[in-house]
Amino acid sequence: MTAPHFSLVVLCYRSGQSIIPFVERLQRTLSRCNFSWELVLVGNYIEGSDDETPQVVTKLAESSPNIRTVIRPKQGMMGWDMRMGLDAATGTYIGVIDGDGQFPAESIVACLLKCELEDLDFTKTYRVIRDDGLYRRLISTVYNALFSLLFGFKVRDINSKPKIIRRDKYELMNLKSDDWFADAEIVIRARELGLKIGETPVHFVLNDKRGSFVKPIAILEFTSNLLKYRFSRTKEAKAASLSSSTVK
Ligand SMILES: Nc1nc2c(ncn2[C@@H]2O[C@H](COP(=O)(O)OP(=O)(O)OP(=O)(O)O)[C@@H](O)[C@H]2O)c(=O)[nH]1
Ligand SMILES: [Mg+2]
Repeated sequence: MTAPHFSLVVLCYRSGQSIIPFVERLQRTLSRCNFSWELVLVGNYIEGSDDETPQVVTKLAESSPNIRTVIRPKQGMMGWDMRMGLDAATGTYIGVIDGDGQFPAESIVACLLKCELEDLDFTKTYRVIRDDGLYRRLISTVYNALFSLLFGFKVRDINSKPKIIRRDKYELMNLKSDDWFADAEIVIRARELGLKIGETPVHFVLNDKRGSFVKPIAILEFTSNLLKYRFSRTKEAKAASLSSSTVK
């Protein structure tokens, strides 16, 4: 089978039956586009849990030649699922979106078109309307401000998806994060690699099907991840400059 033009990784963790209408919506949207595509449904699971997602996504894949799955016992959180999905994606352009339907299917097409028309390497959305409340908006504002303070450049809404990237550029990234920091890491690596980056606005709706996975402790996790990554990069850069001066 030849590789499609576009692969979309859908993060389906613990989505169960609720992933079915979302996948149908994605299929409807993508089948109106005149390029070849595939969906890579990531249904990784915690061993021994009663999560029915692996069975649900397997059934979806059996019903359509455009759908593939990644189903493995979990070895990490969101970032690990995202990397496993992107590693399995074969398209010229590869993208990732949450499976809980908070980002509209049309935003994928908007992102991809922007990437192609403006000859970009990496495109992401930023949330201009958020229906998920003041608390989440506040966390995001603080997180994004801290990010630009620590890394010295400004990105609108690091954690927003979809994120779409040329696969040849993704392969240069060598992402490592297994948790929420994966969203920041991909942006940092894109910038370090000098990729051409674009952003497009999106309306983020409320997730009313399940309680939020993001607990207040996530604020501490976000902050400590930012600090750890920032200062490990400084150490790496110092080590690199030391070894290059030794060579001279
Ligand atoms: N929380 C969590 N999410 C995961 C994990 N692995 C993959 N994900 C995926 O990460 C995506 C984003 O998580 P969400 O919990 O929707 O993040 P959010 O939209 O910021 O927050 P809420 O929807 O309010 O919980 C989901 O689509 C999940 O499928 C995991 O181990 N934990
Ligand atoms: Mg969500």
